[in-house]
Amino acid sequence: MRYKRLPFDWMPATLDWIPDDLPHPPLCAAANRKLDGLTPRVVPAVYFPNDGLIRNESTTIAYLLDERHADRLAVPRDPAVAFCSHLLEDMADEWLVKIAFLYRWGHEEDAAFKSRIVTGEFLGGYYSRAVLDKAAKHFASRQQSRMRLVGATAENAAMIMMSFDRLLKAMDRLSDNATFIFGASPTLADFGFYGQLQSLAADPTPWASMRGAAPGVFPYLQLLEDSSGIETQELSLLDIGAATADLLRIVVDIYLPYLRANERALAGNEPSFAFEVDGLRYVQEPFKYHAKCYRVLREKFSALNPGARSQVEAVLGSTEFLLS
Ligand SMILES: N[C@@H](CCC(=O)N[C@@H](CS)C(=O)NCC(=O)O)C(=O)O
Repeated sequence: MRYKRLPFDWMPATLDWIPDDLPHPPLCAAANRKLDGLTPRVVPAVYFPNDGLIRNESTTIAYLLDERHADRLAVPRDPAVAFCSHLLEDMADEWLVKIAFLYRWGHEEDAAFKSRIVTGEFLGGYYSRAVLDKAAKHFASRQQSRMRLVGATAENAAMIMMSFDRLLKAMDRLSDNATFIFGASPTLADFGFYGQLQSLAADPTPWASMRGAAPGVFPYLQLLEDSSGIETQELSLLDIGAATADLLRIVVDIYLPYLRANERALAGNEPSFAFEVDGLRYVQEPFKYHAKCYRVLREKFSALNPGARSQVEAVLGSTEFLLS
């Protein structure tokens, strides 16, 4: 929203995260009324006051904002860049959340630290320390009970951490060639990474790893926090550097195999699925929404014109997982 120079109000929403016996502040109650009837019950959600439309799913919101406010596009005009930007944003939204979950809810120190911040925002001030402690504990254990659903388990930790290491190495080198992933102005991919990396950079354990392994990520996040002063540039896949190519290789090596294994398990009505990368194994219950993500990616790939498609093929190396 800041990049697009759109004014907005930020309203914390509780959904069902605060138990009934704790106070629900008026600000959250107002936001919750607007969220009434919204499916799936997930945030962020954007309410458009002019026509009362409400939408969630960050990817859908980004496309909708570009449709309604077309002067500073998050989805680049160049179709090859737009496709790769979508691919990276999808991985950021759907795979990087596993890294964030594993750290935040898998380490007691992180869980205690962050649950107070998150619930403090929901409670909206004027709460006693006892109320905050109770709400924070409730929220942390609720999130911990969902770790398996997300795949953030001890069994999957080695693969998740390997993907984080690769991601940090690539992100740390981004400024060798460009300011943002595809060049001098940010795209949907940057906003997707920003969401996850900013949260990792504010949790004690991943913050320490990031500081050691990828100090270059911090100025990148700082720039993205408010990119309203950055001019939008035309971007081309022909100009990307090694760091961006490495990020795209993570999609090819880990995220697309994950999406395909998930889709096959859903189609076969399997109770769980597994896949391996570099001898590391990952197991999870199938997740319906990720089958939709995979379908959208393949549709977008097949809709590319021949020129854009060959540029995408050249950077991805293998497009086997994108063919229907
Ligand atoms: N793919 C969605 C994911 C949204 C999502 O999972 N949001 C979480 C909070 S970060 C949520 O609302 N979870 C609902 C719950 O835990 O009940 C997006 O990118 O917007």
